[in-house]
Amino acid sequence: MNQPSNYIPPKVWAWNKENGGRFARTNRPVSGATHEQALPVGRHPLQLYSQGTPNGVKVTVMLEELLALGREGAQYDAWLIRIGEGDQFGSGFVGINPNSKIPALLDRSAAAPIRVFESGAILLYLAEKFGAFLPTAAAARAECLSWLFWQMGSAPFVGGGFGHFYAYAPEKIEYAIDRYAMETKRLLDVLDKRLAQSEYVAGPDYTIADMACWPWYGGLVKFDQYSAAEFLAVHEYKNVRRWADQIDERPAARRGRMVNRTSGDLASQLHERHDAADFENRTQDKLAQQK
Ligand SMILES: N[C@@H](CCC(=O)N[C@@H](CS)C(=O)NCC(=O)O)C(=O)O
Repeated sequence: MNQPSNYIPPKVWAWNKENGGRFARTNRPVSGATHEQALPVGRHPLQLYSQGTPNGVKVTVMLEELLALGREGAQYDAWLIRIGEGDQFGSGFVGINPNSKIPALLDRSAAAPIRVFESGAILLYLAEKFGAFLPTAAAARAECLSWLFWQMGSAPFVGGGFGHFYAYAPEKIEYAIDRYAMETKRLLDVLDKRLAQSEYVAGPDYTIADMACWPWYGGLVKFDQYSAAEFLAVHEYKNVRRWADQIDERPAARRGRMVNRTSGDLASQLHERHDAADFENRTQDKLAQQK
């Protein structure tokens, strides 16, 4: 193992604002708003405040899938919350999600607006509201919810653990990378074995469990998330790759991946979505800018 760090934790932890790392500027040990900032509101029943990270993409894929099914009540305005700039600590956002993390949804279709935070809760809320992508028979529903919550429980190990220490931490700590690479590979193996038996994560149908898993595990095996495809030897997970490719063929999944996206190829970024036509217009604008 590489040289261990000589850090000795003090008796009481203290906030060192200069600790470096990609999120050092925004991360804080206390909750709540840092500044007054009202949220914009568009014309649609659903207002989404998010960014195109894996947790954000879960929800935009679901909304696009609902619209593709013809559920017009799922029309939405997607507003960009730039988490690197601290927008998640604005008073309006904190009013919708006291945990200051994207994604957060406001459903204004009822007499009193309903707020929903946590990506899994949002998927479940939308599935129940629109009666789609969540089986109704007890066994199939239990399977779907089990995999949905499996993903929700494991995301911090993949993102906050592996992704953080491999890609973002200011120093490479072998122990941390080792621990979370092992867990990430174990999770990929769980999913790979499941997808060897089943077309989709929860069974023969495409559900919210797939929408939760795809941005994370599909991200690793297909989109080189954290530039870690080689390091994690993702070619080993052939069933995950088959499934990730299959979902990527869905136009709604592709659209969902573009919404609130701020990284990667410019043509794949749609910072805000207010209308179905935005995809077409935005792609053309971006391609024109690139020329
Ligand atoms: N369990 C939450 C996690 C959400 C989350 O971690 N969001 C990240 C982006 S993927 C975020 O907003 N980070 C901003 C911050 O930590 O300040 C969910 O699934 O909705």
